[in-house]
Amino acid sequence: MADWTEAMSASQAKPFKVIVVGDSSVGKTSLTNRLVGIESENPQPTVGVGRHTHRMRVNDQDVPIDIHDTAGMETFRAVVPNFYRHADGALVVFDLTDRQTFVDVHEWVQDVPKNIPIVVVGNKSDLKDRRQVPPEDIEQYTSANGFEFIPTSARNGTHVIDAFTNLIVKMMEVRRRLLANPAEDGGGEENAVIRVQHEDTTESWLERWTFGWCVI
Ligand SMILES: Nc1nc2c(ncn2[C@@H]2O[C@H](COP(=O)(O)OP(=O)(O)OP(=O)(O)O)[C@@H](O)[C@H]2O)c(=O)[nH]1
Ligand SMILES: [Mg+2]
Repeated sequence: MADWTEAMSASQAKPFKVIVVGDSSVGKTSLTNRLVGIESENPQPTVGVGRHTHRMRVNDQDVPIDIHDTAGMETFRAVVPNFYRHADGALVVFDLTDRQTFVDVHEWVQDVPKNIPIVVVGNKSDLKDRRQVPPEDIEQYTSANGFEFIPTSARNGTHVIDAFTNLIVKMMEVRRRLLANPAEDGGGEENAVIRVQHEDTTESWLERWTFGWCVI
């Protein structure tokens, strides 16, 4: 069996597909831009999906991620889920100054593929005086559902890297587990965690990686 550390540090490691979802204006694009180093004081509402590839240093490893910054606007609700396929993890973002966006987190969680790690992000933590969502409510929801919660500010950068890093650690753990137990990858659509679309064929990345590129 391939050693995980060796395997993950291999340059051919498949990027983790991260989807960033949540209501419009919560700051998904601002968080993504902050992470990848794009200046954006007031981004335009996202149309469809913005895609960014990025590399992050996590646990001494260079981890590639493929971020899909989705549109929160109602108009795109029908099309955006098309971009969720084969996601490895999700950041579900709400705005700490807008209670409805927190209420809607539950719906976003329902929409993302089952069995992928989720980190709940409360953005705009810099706007302390305008906060509408008490920490107790967040704690109650996230602990009941087993989600990590990270308060962020895309405006001043607080915990932005932490939010993505936290998700990456969870995605790496899933991939490590699947590497150790390929049988867990039952091949169904719901096991999209380790599947990747290659042109018009879908193949198991894990299989190819373990037995093809990286036979150890
Ligand atoms: N004060 C403050 N403003 C923020 C923060 N993050 C985003 N904003 C502002 O909130 C507004 C919406 O930000 P976006 O990043 O476009 O929000 P979005 O979630 O991508 O919105 P959609 O693309 O429509 O889904 C912009 O005016 C940002 O400048 C933050 O952490 N603090
Ligand atoms: Mg956006």
